[in-house]
Amino acid sequence: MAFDPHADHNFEMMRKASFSKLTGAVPRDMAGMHQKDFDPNADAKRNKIWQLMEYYLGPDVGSIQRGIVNHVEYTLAATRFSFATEECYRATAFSIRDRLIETFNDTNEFFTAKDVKRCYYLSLEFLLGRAMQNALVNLDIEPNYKKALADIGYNLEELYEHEHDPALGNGGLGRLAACFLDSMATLNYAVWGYGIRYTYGIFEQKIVEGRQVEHPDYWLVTANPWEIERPDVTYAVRFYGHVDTYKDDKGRERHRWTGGEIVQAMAYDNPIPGFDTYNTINLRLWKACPGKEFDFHAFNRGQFLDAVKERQRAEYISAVLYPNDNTWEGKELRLKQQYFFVCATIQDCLRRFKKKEGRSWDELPSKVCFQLNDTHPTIAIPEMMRLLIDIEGLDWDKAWDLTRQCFNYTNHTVLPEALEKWPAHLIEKLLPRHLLLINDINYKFLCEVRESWGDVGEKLSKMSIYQEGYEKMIRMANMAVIGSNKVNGVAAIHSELVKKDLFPEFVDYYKAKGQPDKFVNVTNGVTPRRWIHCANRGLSNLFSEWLGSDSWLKELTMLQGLVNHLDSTELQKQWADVKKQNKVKLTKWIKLNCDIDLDPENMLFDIQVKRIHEYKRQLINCFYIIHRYFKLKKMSPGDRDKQVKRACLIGGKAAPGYAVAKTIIKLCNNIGLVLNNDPDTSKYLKCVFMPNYNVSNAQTIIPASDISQHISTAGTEASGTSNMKFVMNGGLIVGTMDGANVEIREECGEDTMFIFGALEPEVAGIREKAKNGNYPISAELREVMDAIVSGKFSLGDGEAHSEFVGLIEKIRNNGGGYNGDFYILCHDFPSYCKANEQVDALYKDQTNWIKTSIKAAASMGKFTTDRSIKEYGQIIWKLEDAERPAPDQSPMARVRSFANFDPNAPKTATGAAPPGGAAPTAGTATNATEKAAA
Ligand code: NBG
Repeated sequence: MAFDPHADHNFEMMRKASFSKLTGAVPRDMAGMHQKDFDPNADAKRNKIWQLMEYYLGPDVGSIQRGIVNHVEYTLAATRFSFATEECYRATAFSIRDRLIETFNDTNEFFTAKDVKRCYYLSLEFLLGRAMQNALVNLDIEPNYKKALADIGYNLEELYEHEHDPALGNGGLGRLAACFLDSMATLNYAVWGYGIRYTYGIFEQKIVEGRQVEHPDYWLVTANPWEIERPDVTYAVRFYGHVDTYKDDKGRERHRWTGGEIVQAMAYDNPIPGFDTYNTINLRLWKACPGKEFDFHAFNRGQFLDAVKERQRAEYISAVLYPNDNTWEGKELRLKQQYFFVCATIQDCLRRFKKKEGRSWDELPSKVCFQLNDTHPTIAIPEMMRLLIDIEGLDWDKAWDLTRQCFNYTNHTVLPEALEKWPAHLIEKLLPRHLLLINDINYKFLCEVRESWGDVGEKLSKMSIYQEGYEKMIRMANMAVIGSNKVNGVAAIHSELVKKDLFPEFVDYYKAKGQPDKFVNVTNGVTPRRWIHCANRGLSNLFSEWLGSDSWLKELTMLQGLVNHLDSTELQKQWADVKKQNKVKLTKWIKLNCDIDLDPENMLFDIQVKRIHEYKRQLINCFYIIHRYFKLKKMSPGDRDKQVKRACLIGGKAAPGYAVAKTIIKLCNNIGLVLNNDPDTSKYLKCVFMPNYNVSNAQTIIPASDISQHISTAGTEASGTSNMKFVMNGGLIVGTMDGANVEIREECGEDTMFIFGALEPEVAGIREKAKNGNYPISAELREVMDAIVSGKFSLGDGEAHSEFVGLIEKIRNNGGGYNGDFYILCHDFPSYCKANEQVDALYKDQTNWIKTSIKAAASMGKFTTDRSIKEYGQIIWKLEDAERPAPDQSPMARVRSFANFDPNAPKTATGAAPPGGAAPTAGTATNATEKAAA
């Protein structure tokens, strides 16, 4: 069969046997499943249930249609008079969920039967984005769904647009967790994510008169067809109350935490299918429900309405995601969220560990580990101690030894405003038992340090969990380090800063204690399945065509093969075409959402999309746009015509309480109004603020970039992950030597990036000079600032004007010991302008531009989360590959006379059929289908 990247059969050709390849229903592998029910002596009627579940849903068009229509009729109860595209989306989603449930249950049974080590990824945020396309791609069934729907009058791509983005995260940290899940499943690791099922995700951003207006994101409004509600999986979580001590029957002193309030955590499972594997893992999210105890009492006293209030109080805990990115907010409710999800999670994981009879606690570290996604879930460390000591009856030292081996901590920022510290009195009030445990942990740890180092006062106070002062604070990062086996940063430069600036005393201490590798680096990545294959199908097809297969989706370093064809004019043409189509698509989106016309044929698309934050320096971008505008204004029309036309596109949410960030959004919108309406220049330069940046919008925005801006002050952006997405999609970076930019440059070559600005080691010195008043501002920047202060961009809005003046004056005001320009915009501005001039120069040479773009994208192999997760798996979690055998080849399958199963075929050591087994034949498959129908 010839290779045709646009034909469905290629993917069948290229990938190993998968569900869609099998022409009929396939028996499910029942690794250890419900063994009791297979007991020949068991009730024959019970056995019948499992027999009826014996086959997977068929992947053929007919089975797909039957599945969808069943849900139309029986789940949605829709009639022909109440059936619209929305209903079709939901029925389709339910039909896909059916398939996910099959693989999810069987994967989990397989993990249990093999008794593999499990890892749990604890995160307060998972920014999943839409599920439908991703699920179809990973289940390898997208083409058949497309056909099945077309055949009943629906367009699959249109259905995708009906899905409300699940947006349970703020930005990079939450999105990283989502990309990680995709890779964990794909790499066949037995990992589950755990978090909170917020009723309201990150707010929806609307722009009204140039300002951000927040709208609640009630994403569950049409119910969520992807999740599985588990009313049977609940755990009690206590808050407040008090701690009693008592002597147990062995005379040991024990603690009992009683009283206070109890809420229930109820599980919702979200199956996460791997790509090119039969494994499907789980994201378990907890919803807060009222604890039965207080409901009951109030009810009995006849206080019915009070009981309802209590219900609301409980549900409040999981109601809303805190909308801060990289900034910590010390609210009691936030601490409640943290403890709520961690308490339910650890109970759930220990229950799973204990399910196997006769286990010794010594086995725990070889069977269970936890990854703390930033310090947010760090209260899990004392919680684990509480469960092991108070509930399981282990002694302190044993419990601590196990805990320290099981936990690992990822640091995602060095910004001081993001480092969590909780007042000790708040912990004492909310979690009295945990405060005692934290005291013990800290005391014993400091004793250990003293034993090794003697009384090193200042060092000890830096290593202590407590920060002394007027208000005693608990430093969650110190607790995470002390309670963890490994600590990692998220890019090479960041991991060095974590060691150098955040935890130098710990690094020395653990080195001396024989743990020099406690601090490690794992550079972030992104999943190419979502960020290339789903977001940019044109480019995905191009890659597969030029590389001869779609294996690059699992082995991203294969993209390097494209470099061999760099000089091919055919490749260059295709590359430019794909980019053009993506720019046209974004142009339509912008017309629809912002009512601004762009010229995708002739304009360079310059994009900066990320949370609005001073350290990310959207403001220096605004300054440059104004500077460019002034330059154009001063030119003759003839000279203007020689310039590269640019569309500057900015997007991102500001935390609702972050006034400066909101002013920057307003400024950006006002710049747009001035520029876009100036008849002299608007053809050459446009500025657009794109509202409501989120995952699904990112999938349209990122593939359309010619350049993207990643311009944080060196040393402030831990990694960044959109930088990776942009380059993979053929956009070049204008950036500083910060975060993962540094490694992208290493991989792709400095000629593929427009680097500018101070280096990290220089920043402190520059700030110091600025403080001393030794801080020049270039004439170009002064012109820009003067214009803003003069009201040029205020458009008669007095309030906006005073905010803009405030922004500028703060930055200008340096000297006399004060440094208003903490993020050194003034210092970096001249080199930023130069970098932008280099962009124009290269863009004028289109052939070279395209070659640079291809070379950069082809060099991005390192930045797949498959690589990141392999590193976590090997270095931190020590996990084995737990790939579920193909269902038609599994020796554990319940029925053996089905599609192409050859009982005489030699088995490999693990019992799976040897690689390269026969392809399924229609005849036997039909046989299997008949059996299923019987
Ligand atoms: C963010 C960093 C990003 C990084 C992501 C994922 C927090 C606390 N940190 O640079 O700012 O890419 O984490 O690691 O949100």
